Amino acid sequence: MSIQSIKEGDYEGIRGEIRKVLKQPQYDDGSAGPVFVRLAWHASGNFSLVEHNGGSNGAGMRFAPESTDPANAGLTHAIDFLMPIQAANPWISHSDLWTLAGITAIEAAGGPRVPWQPGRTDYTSAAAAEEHRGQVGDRLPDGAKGADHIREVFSRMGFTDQEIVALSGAHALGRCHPDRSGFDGPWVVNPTRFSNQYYKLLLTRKWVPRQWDGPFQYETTVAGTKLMMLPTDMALIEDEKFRPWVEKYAKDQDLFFKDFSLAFGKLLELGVDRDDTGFAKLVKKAAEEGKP
Ligand code: CCH
Repeated sequence: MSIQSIKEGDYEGIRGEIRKVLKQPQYDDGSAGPVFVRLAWHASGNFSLVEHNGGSNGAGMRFAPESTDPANAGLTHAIDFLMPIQAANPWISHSDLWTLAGITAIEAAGGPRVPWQPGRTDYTSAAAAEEHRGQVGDRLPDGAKGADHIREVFSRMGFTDQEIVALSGAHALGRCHPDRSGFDGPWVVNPTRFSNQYYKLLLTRKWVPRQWDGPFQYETTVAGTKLMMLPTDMALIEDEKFRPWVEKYAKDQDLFFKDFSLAFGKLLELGVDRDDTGFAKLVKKAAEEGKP
């Protein structure tokens, strides 16, 4: 696996380089895909529609205090896996590379192709990143909380209930790590395959509180494998507005893929003030109308 220098502007070529680093036999379930998806989401998920700051520009997680925020624990693995690609291709911004890695990972795991455009810019100094961080603060969701919290966090970014449920389906990938979030375990049996299993399991399994010294979480056992749900995951079936979407996505994987693709593409566009095209236009319009 040798990383190549790709011609400037050839993002398909960069996707090929990202696919080369997805397989990581020594790491987790053998794939860097899940942690790439989480990196892309955390890079984008501190956007505020009303304050119009935060979002996927900047790649602020290269610098403290964003890099040392406990909410981002473990994402250095993703940044490190991508570093050789950036080193061989200094023309691509870190923020474009991180978001492109997230969507390349989804597709390589059998998921949909997510709309994506380049053009994000990076902070050029630690001081600039720190100043920005000071403006936005801690905005990522807390897995120990409930439906009101998730709705508040995601409506700040401009997402509807339906989009919140669609985005949450990304928990079909990866796992919780006790040394990162404190929670433990994967949500599904095959956590490197993108699918609607997360919704199916939410609805069909009996989830019970795990008896352990760690933070409160739910568990069930499927074919000898212990699976988990966060309180925020369970909120999707407890809340009467979220639940119908869980039911729809559990029944119809194509619908989930379509809705996930649009919502994730929108997430990665947040804060990218390019011109009046695509998702950026929708986000600007909503901001002008003063409502999420
Ligand atoms: Fe998530 N997520 N997430 N998540 N997440 C965690 C791991 C992943 C929440 C909490 C956690 C989204 C929304 C939420 C992924 C994608 C998305 C972990 C474990 C926690 C806790 C971290 C650890 O210990 O390593 C909460 C709360 C919310 C919303 O309320 C959204 C949206 C996305 C993407 C669209 C992925 C993928 C992982 C697995 C990462 C890995 O390293 O395996």
